[in-house]
Amino acid sequence: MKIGIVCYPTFGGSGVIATELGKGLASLGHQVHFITYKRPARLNAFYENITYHEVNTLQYPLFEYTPYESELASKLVDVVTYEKLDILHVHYAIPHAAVAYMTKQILKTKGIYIPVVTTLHGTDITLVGTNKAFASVVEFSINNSDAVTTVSKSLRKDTLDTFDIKQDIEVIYNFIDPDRFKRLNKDHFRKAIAPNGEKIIIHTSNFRKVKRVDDAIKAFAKIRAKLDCKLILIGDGPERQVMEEFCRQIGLCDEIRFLGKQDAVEEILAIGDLFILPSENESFGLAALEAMACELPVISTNIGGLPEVNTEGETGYLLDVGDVDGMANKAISLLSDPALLAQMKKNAYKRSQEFKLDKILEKYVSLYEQVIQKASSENMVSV
Ligand code: GMT
Repeated sequence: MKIGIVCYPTFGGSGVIATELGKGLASLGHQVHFITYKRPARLNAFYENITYHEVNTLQYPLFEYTPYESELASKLVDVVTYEKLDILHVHYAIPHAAVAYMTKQILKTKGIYIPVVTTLHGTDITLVGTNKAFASVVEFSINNSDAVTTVSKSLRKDTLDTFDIKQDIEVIYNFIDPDRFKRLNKDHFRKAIAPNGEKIIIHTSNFRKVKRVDDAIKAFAKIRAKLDCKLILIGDGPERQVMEEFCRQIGLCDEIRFLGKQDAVEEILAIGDLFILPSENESFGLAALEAMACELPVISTNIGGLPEVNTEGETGYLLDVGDVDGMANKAISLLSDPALLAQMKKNAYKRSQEFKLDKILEKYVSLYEQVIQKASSENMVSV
């Protein structure tokens, strides 16, 4: 198949999933075309069967805001037409699903029918999508996609509860590439961060308010009062500076390392003992799944799709949003019990293997085939 993928090129979960999906499809021999405004962060080498098309944005004095939607739609019309794509798969509703609809209408006038699959990732429904500024466009674009998927049952429910949806929504979970996300031996790195054998707790996020990074730091301060440990924070975003200041105020700068955005997250996860994700909302929690694949148990909130990934008492613990004491207490008892910790590390790894790339790839390929088949039969009828 010839598949066009539209996504945000950043380190955020939706861009990561879109890119890894494209790489997986390309490895099966499909021709994959990424269309976005910057090379996706995880498309960091040459891959056979993958072409990247950059959407160039025009600077013009009249444009206070660059009309990216129009530029993306024009680019999509061009790529679909000349690369003869069979399907467009857009990740994150805003603005991609709406742009895909516009593209489809333009192409129809040229006698080309391009089916569109939309994958909803989370904040496009739960946070931004519900905002009046976007809601009607989000609802319309979902209802006018040829197929819609969500990354968890929880997000499917949120979508149905929030909007008037006249579409089937299929749940296709996020995934990990087990060849990449696995426990690596990085003892030298571990010694550099925790020279006295301290336990290492890790958090990864885009440092937005919804991630509640301060709760991770507050819980860490409580854990550290009971046992020797270090906290590694991976990622960057609007709250990073505030969090750095908070660490200075509580006098824990030597125990907490801010590593910023990282390409090889698996190399850092390799030295961890525990992962913490105290988010206020999380449709799936890809960061937690990646940590589990690297044998880290997870302390997370019990919100959104997290219970579909992290199993209470088996792969980690799930606590209410803001329950910093609860998170700290669970972490202390787990980190001070070597047998339990070893068992939970194994359980976390085992559970992560249920979300392996190959299983999920099959589901997307089968969905594409159904959608293309349906589109071509409907098209033949209308002709
Ligand atoms: O977490 C973010 O703010 C980034 C966002 C994105 O779209 O890039 O992540 C969402 O999509 C990920 C991939 O499907 C999910 O694993 C995250 O749980 C989800 N984030 C939220 O729902 C807050």
